[in-house]
Amino acid sequence: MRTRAAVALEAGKPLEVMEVNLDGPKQGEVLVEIKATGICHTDEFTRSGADPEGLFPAILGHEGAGVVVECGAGVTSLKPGDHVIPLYTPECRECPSCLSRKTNLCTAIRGTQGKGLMPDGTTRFSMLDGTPILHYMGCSTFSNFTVMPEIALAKVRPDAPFDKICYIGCGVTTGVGAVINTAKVEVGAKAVVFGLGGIGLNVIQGLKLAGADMIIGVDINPEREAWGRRFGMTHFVNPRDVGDIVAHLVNMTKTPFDQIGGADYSFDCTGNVSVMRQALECTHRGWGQSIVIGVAPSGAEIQTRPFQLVTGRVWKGTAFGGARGRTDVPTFVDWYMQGKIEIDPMITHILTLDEINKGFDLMHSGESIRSVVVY
Ligand code: NAD
Ligand code: AHE
Ligand code: ZN
Repeated sequence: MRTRAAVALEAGKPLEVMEVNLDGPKQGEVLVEIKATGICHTDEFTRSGADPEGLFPAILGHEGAGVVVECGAGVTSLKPGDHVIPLYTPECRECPSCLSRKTNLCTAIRGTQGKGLMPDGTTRFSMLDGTPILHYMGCSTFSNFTVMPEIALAKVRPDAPFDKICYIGCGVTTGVGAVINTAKVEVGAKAVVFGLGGIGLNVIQGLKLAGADMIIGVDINPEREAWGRRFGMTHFVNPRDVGDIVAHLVNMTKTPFDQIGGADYSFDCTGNVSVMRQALECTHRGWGQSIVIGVAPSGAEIQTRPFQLVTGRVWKGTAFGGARGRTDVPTFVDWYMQGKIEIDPMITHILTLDEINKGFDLMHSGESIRSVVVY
């Protein structure tokens, strides 16, 4: 079939909206009509050329929601008409990682996914002249129709709106999941969130859900203060207004009883490795945990004095908020439908596919929290 898609032809160039060929689903694959897709900073990370795994030409996008159109041979868990959320972290329930119960990082198809290919090593997308186009994070939601492995689709309730639940395909689950699955934040905790964008605000709403007492947001964009407070942030710091940000944050968390100070938990939602260091070092001696969520450009490395770890601080990372997609994503959708988590106010811009490059401009200017493309 033919479908409309926004194609990343070269690193650093705007996406080009065009008709492309899409082959039907093979064994274990499913054809999905994407109804809506968010634009995450990770799409920009790859589009810009900063992603060491970035390949071109490719159809980016990994934060979508849609409907099953056709199932390939051997597909048993889905049928046409089912509502689904694509999973860039699949859940095969059979690989050593899934069976370990220690991680959500299913390894069944990571090798081919990272090369922009379906599990059989081929691509379903091509230009009208036959030039192959690569998949992205196994999803390619910047295409109106896409083909996905069955193990990379979460079946969700049919009454949930696509233009909102697409955000559960990355940002919401990543932010809320980092708090509840990765950090396992307890009631009364003190936390610092660096970067109050589409991920950081979801960390804040996760912290509120978990019952944290002190939620400090840090952002260089002063307009993010109101956004953070809207979702439960109790304090805001613009690093440009203070001298030593680490000392400042440690001071803020001191109490008459505890003059050591430091956050119980911190979260990097910027992808900036200097910020990651600050996030680790503002946590409490003896038990502070810092969770890296941001993805950093090719060649960037994190640094700290080993003494920070010797004295009990823990550096952790999280992908997709530690969520097991097929199991946990339907629950996130239920939480949204029950009003337990908010999505609507964070979706600041609705765009058509033709307007997709505007979504990246809005991200850069700091005007948007999430732009969503509706097909
Ligand atoms: P975003 O652009 O919406 O938000 C980034 C925020 O960080 C902005 O508010 C910006 O002002 C702020 N910021 C930038 N530099 C800063 C600094 N030096 N100090 C403080 N604040 C600063 O991006 P997003 O969609 O929220 O994504 C955030 C990061 O998370 C990106 O690196 C993205 O690639 C990554 N991400 C990771 C996962 C995962 O599974 N680990 C999932 C989704 C996104
Ligand atoms: N390709 C990058 C890594 C990017 C990365 O870490 N991606 C996250 C999801 S970001 C979603 O917005 C992830 O899931 N990582 C686990 C994995 O297996 O990719 C690089 O640096 O090479
Ligand atoms: Zn993302």
